[in-house]
This record gives sequence, structure tokens and C-alpha cells, in this order.
Amino acid sequence: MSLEIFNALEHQKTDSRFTLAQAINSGIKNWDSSIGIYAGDAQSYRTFSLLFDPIICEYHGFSKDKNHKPDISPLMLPSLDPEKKYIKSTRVRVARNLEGFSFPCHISLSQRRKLEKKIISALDRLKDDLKGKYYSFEPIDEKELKQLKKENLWFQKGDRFQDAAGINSDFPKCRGVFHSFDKRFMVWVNEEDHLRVIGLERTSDISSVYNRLSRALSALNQSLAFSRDETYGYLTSCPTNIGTSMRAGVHIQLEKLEQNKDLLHGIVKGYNLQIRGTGGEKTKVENAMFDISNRQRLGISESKIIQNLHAGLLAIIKAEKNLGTP
Ligand code: CIR
Repeated sequence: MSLEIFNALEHQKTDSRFTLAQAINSGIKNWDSSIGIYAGDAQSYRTFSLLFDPIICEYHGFSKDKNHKPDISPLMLPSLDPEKKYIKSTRVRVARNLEGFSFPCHISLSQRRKLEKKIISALDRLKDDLKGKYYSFEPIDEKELKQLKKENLWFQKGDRFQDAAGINSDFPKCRGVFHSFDKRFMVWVNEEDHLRVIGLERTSDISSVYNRLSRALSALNQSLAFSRDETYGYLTSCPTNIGTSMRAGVHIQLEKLEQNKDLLHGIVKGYNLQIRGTGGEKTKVENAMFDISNRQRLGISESKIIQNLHAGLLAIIKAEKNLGTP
């Protein structure tokens, strides 16, 4: 941030009194941050646009003169790896924040409580295969928690980046997870965003996971108003998530490509995907199990993200197979 921008924003506040100092605290405390800023409410994107816009432009390759057009219509794509030789699981998540509430790094305990209740009552109205149960983290039955952990159906307290932003305040109060009885659909409540809405399967059927998520979002949107901006799409705590707020990815075992990382990175770059470690963001790749997902979330539609991921994974599997043949 230049001195000029700092001087222009130093004394600015949003209506909920979120300040520049709060927006940049995570980056100030963590010099190894890749982004370093968080939004405290929807208005932060306008009040601090001098700071947010260049970061958004660099990360998403998006400028305000472009259009962000959503399209979350269902898709039918051929299965990528029905034998589960490479792809072990598929996960598609989006983030949503509700209109009228500050974002998680800047919300009071009483507002967080009100928000949790509102979300639980919307989740209670889900029907058919989306029906399930909400597990509050306070207090949580030790046996239930163990089971949720075992099946990876929970979330932990935020990392040092989120902590410095204020996202962990009052943890674990008003936090919890909902999952459908068939465990293919899950919602995190009051983590980095008010809601993280997640579809997951231990298959490579990307369309199935995505279509279920799309149905769930329309159902939730009947009782919850999501924070959205004409240019920047869905607004999230971290500017890397705005737009579609979608991260669609797989856990994929690539033993040959692990030995040929340049080739893998070339394909990943070509399809604008990203690689994360086996345990998620800022973790290492273990036993050649890569987490591969879309990088771009803004200026691209939800359905295009899925089609692009599908094409990229086809190319990756083809390369892995080719390396296997002498
Ligand atoms: C950072 O700035 O490094 C953290 N606040 C996380 C940023 C979002 N994650 C990412 O780009 N992979």
C-alpha cells in the first residue's frame, strides 16, 4: 500500500465502524501473507476500494469495467475416473454472507448468535436429500465431535492469518456444522464467512456434487438474503473468494506426475487451476495426494469453473497415464 493510499484511507470507516487498521491487521501481523487483508462488512469493498481494487485486479485478473455474470445452472459432464484410480474425492464449496450483518472478523457476539439462529432455521427447512442435522460446537458431545473429525465434517479454529483478522473471536461460540443425513452436503456456520456451503462425494462425479450444491443454494436463498455486489458478485471476508466464491476441487493421486512436477505445474497453469497440500491451504502434499481446484472465482461463472476444472483434470489424468506407459 502506498503512502498516498494510506493517507486517503487512514481515517475512513464503514457504517459498522470497520477501519483500515482492522482490514490490514492480518498482513501486518503475518509478513508471509499472500493477500493480507480482510473485509469486515460488505461496505469495506467500497470504502477501502483504493486498497481492495488493485489486489482484486491482480489476483482475479479482473477490473471493474469487466462483467461478472453468474450462472449456476445444472451440468451433465461425463465421469472422470469411475474406477477411482486417481480421484479419491470431489468437493465444491461456496461462501455466503448475509445482508445486514458484519462479516465474521467484525461481528459482535450477540449478532453472531442472531445470525446462527437465522441460519439454523433456514437449514431446518431443507428437504429430501438435503435434510440433516446441525451440530453446534458449544458444547459438543465428545463422541459426536470425534465422529465429525473422523469423517472430515467439521472445521477447526482459524489459522494465524484468520486469527489476526479477528475471525476467531469468541470461538467456538455460535459455530457449528450442518450435514445432510447422507453426508454429501454440508454447511459450516460462522467460520471465515457466515456460511460455507459444501457439496462432497468420495467419487469423481463433479456434476453430481455441483448440481446438489446448486439446488441447496436456491433452497437456502428462499429464506436467506446473500450479500452481493453488481460488479464483484458474492462478497466474502477474503477478496480472493469474491465473485462466485466457489472453490471446486478434487483429491487426486498422481504418483508419476509427482516425479514430473514441471509437467503437472504446466497443465495446472494452463487451465488456471491451483494446487494445495493434502490437508488444504498452506499444507504439504503427502503420498502424492494433490488437492487441485480452480484459481479464478471472479469474472467467470460457476458453471464455467466446473467445466474448466473437468477439462483440466482430464488433461492431468491423461498425462499421468502417459507417464505410466514405457
Ligand atoms: C494470506 O493473505 O495469505 C491469507 N489471508 C490467506 C489468503 C487467501 N488464500 C489464498 O490465496 N490461497
